Amino acid sequence: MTTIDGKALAQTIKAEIREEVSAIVAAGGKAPHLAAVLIGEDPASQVYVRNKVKSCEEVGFHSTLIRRPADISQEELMGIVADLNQNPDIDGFIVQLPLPKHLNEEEITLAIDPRKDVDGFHPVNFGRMAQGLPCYLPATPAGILEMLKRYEIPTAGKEVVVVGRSNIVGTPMSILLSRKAYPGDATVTICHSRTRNLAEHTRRADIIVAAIGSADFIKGDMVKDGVVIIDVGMNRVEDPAAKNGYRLTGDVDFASVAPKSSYFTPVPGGVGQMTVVSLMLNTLKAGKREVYG
Ligand code: L34
Repeated sequence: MTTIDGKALAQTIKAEIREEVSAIVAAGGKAPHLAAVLIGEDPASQVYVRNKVKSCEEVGFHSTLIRRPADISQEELMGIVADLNQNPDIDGFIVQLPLPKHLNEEEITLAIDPRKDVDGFHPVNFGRMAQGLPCYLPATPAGILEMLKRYEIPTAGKEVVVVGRSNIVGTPMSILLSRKAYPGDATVTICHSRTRNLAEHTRRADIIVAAIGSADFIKGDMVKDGVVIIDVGMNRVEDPAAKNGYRLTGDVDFASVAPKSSYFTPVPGGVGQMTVVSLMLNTLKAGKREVYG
C-alpha cells in the first residue's frame, strides 16, 4: 500500500506557485488576491478557511477574510458578493459552504461573477467543465486529478466508482474522470443513497472515490485487492483521548481497507490538503486572467 501524501504534494505545488508569483511580481505585476467570505462559527469551516488564508501567505498571494455573524441576512450577503464582483483589486473569491440554514446558497452561488468564481461552483464554470472548455475546476475534484497524475496512477479503461453525487465533488468528479484525457478515460459509475447493492459496485472498482460524508463507511469486504482509494470524507468523531475532543476520519475504514489497497489517501493529510492547493491554482489563473481573458 502506497500512501498518497497530500501534504507533501501540496507543499511541492505551493513552492511552484510561489516561484511563479515571485516572477510575476519581479516583472512589475501584482500578486493574485483572493477573498474568502466566512459566515458564522462552524468549527470545521473556520479551520478550512484558516488553511486557505495561510496558504495564500505561503504562496505570496494577497488575501482578505470577510467574517460575518450567522444571523446575517440574505440581502446583506448578496451585497458583499456584489461588492466583491465589482472590486477590481479582488481577482477571485469564495463563499465558504455550508451557509446557515436561513440563507439561500443557490442564489449566492449564482450571484458570483463566473470570472471571479475560483471555487468553480457557478453553473457557467460547471458547464464549461462538463464540455472541456477553459474554466475554474472545482477544487476537490481538481486536487484528486492532481494526486492521480503526480503518482502516475493509470486511469484509462479503469472501473471508477464514485460514491456520492454532490454538485461540488461526486458529480464533477464523475464527469472529469470520464473525459477523453489523462487522468480520465475511465468507465465511471456514480453510486448514492438509493443505489441497490452498493458493495457489488465497489467490489468491481479499480478506483473508489468516497464522498459520502459518513465515517468509515467503506469496509474491507466492499473492495477488491489492489484498489486505489481516494477518501474525500472529513468526519469529526468524538474522541475523549484527543486533545480537542475529536478526531478526523474519512469515509473509508482505514483498518480494514488499507491492507487491500494499492494506493490510499489519508485523512487528514490527503484530499483536504489538495483542495486548498487547487484553490490557490485557480486564484493564480484568476490573477493571470487565464480563463476569461
Ligand atoms: N465554498 N465551500 C466552498 N469551497 C470549498 O472548497 C469548500 N470545501 C469543502 C467544504 N466547503 C467549501 C473546502 O474548502 C471542503 N473543504 C476543505 C478544505 C480544507 C480541508 C478540508 C476540506 C483541510 O484543510 N483538511 C485538512 C484537515 C483539516 C482539519 O484539521 O480539520 C486535511 O489535512 O485534510
